[in-house]
Amino acid sequence: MNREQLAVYFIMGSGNTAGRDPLAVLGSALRGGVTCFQLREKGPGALKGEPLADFAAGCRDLCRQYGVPFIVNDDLELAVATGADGLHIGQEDGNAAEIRRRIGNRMILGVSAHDVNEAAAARSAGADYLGMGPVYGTRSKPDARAASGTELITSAKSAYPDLPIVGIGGIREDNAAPVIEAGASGVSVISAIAHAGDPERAARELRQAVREALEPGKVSK
Ligand code: FQP
Ligand code: MG
Repeated sequence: MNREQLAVYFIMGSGNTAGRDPLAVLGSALRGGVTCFQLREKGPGALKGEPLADFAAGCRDLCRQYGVPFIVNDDLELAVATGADGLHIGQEDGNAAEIRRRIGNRMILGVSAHDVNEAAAARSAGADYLGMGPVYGTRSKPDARAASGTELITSAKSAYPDLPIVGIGGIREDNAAPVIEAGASGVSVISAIAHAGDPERAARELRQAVREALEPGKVSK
């Protein structure tokens, strides 16, 4: 993957869309210009089995229409079965090097990291990008750690400038710029798009905010 594809990384499960049709919300987000998508099916009421497989296939097909990478969270079997472009794993989701061996080198592997040591280990294991956070406070993940600000991104970026980082946790259009300025290639959001009254517009505004922060002065409004 190239780092431009991490600019606005939308994460969603069927329970994140405030009662709206999740595929409709994903379609709006894609129209608005999200550059990557992760299916994260978690929490009460999470789909399983065939309904999950069907939903994943729907997400995959929509992402393909827009040429946007389709990443599956946590579930290696689902990622492989769906023909996903990649898999995202956290520190509690198994050994990253072993998972990299199992998925091969053609699939994208994203790994969550919370400090420079975890970043180093993820890099050696063959991660294509790091998810780092929570940068700000989040309500989307009940078991999230304390917010850490942008410092962890600054330190990982200075240690491993070539390893793309996406910031996650409480990021919205109005606080995305410092995440990019700290060295992230993009921002990852759930609620900023999935809970927005107009998900397409929220995605477009986030994309614009990230673009401006990546190329200060180069973007016309
Ligand atoms: N970063 C990203 C990404 N995606 C994620 N899902 C996480 C971090 C969090 O395993 P994890 O991963 O700590 O928790 P969970 O499996 O509940 O999401 F970089 F892709 F934005
Ligand atoms: Mg996980």
